[in-house]
Amino acid sequence: MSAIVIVGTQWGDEGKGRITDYLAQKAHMVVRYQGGNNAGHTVKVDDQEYRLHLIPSGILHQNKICVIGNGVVIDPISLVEEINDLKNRGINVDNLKISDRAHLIMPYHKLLDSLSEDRRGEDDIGTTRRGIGPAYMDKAERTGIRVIDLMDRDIFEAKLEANLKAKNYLLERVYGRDGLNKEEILDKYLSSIEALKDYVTDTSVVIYNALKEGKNVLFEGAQGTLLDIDHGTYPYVTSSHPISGGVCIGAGIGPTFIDKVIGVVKAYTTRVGKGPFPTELHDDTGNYIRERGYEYGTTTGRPRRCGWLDVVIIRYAIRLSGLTSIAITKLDTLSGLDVVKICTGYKYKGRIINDFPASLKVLGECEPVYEEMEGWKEDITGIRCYDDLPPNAKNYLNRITELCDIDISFISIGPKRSQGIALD
Ligand code: 2SA
Ligand code: MG
Repeated sequence: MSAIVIVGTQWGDEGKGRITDYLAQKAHMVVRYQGGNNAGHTVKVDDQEYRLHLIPSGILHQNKICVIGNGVVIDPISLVEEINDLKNRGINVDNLKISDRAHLIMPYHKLLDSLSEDRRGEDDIGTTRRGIGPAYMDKAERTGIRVIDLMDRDIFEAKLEANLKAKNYLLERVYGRDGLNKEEILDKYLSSIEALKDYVTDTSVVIYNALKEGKNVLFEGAQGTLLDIDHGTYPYVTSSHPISGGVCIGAGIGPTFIDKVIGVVKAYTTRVGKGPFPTELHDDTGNYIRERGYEYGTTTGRPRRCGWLDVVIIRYAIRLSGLTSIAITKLDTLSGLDVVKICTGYKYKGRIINDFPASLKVLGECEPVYEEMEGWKEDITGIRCYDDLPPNAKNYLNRITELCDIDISFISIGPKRSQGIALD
């Protein structure tokens, strides 16, 4: 197995946590490399449901090293809460490692995320308001505060003070709000040190050593390809790099270490937040998929927009992340439909586009070209082997393979650990 990357191929919520949880069984280590607690990974183990935001899904297996890499932005208060929640439910978190180079999400990041979303009004991005964008802004602007700074009270206080000068100016002068109080933040953040300090380390070294020893390492992407800040539907994107290239920077390992990249493909498409979505369904079928698939945000509870599978997007993900196979999730959600459709290309001003366009205006005017296939009525959630799937479900999967020219390595047909079919 060695180093495997798991990425979302669509707009996030493809069920990456589910695939990570499955592959984690054979892994020694599971690593998060980007994003923050804007992610929401739901994993069901026996009858327990876990919603993870920052901690890698591997934590639900015993004795897996779980790494929060340098590319992740960390809200220490919410991380401590997540750790405590897991501990209270009997999950051992001793194997957690937090990068000393990861940047912190500060209270002003969250506030500015919300204020700027409100200011944009109708033109908001639809962020999770967790402070993700403003934290990455400070990182790029070189004013960010890192985990390592939190380990030294004097350094943390000095950096906080310098930041508050600028942020309070913005809050007071631009937004007409009260500035934030240094002592309050200091108290809260310094008290999180006690809970976190034992986990903090140079995680690049930890990962490198594991790879050198031939251990299996899994890199768990959050969000998805179309939320990538460079390659996604900008500006309706997150502020990090969910594609496989993000691993090298966000975990601190070179590309030659990576052996496989698995793209997680939900059997249909969803997105939360704003922005064009060519195959979106505004009808009963869209509602049917939302209710059957329980398509509501794990982090914010927002209803997700739902639509047909779009292979223009999947082929884009194959190219950007160098996918070696795909994993299809939530195939069971589509059961009961008379027809299922796959978008194979876009029609734009009378011509066919096969490559995902950069312009949102163009994307908004693209008309999906569909292939229609007969659906299947059977409940497939109890099926454990590929051959037992209804013929129409197999046709659907085969057509995806043909259209994308890639193998399917895993199919999920329900949220439980047992509801998966491995194909390799
Ligand atoms: P942000 O908060 O700055 O990252 O938001 C920017 C855009 O990225 C989208 N985004 C997401 N889309 C899908 N799932 C995400 N995680 C949660 C989940 C979402 C939730 O797993 O369910 O609970 O609502 C996620 N995180 C960010 C976001 O919608 C914006 O379009
Ligand atoms: Mg999610």
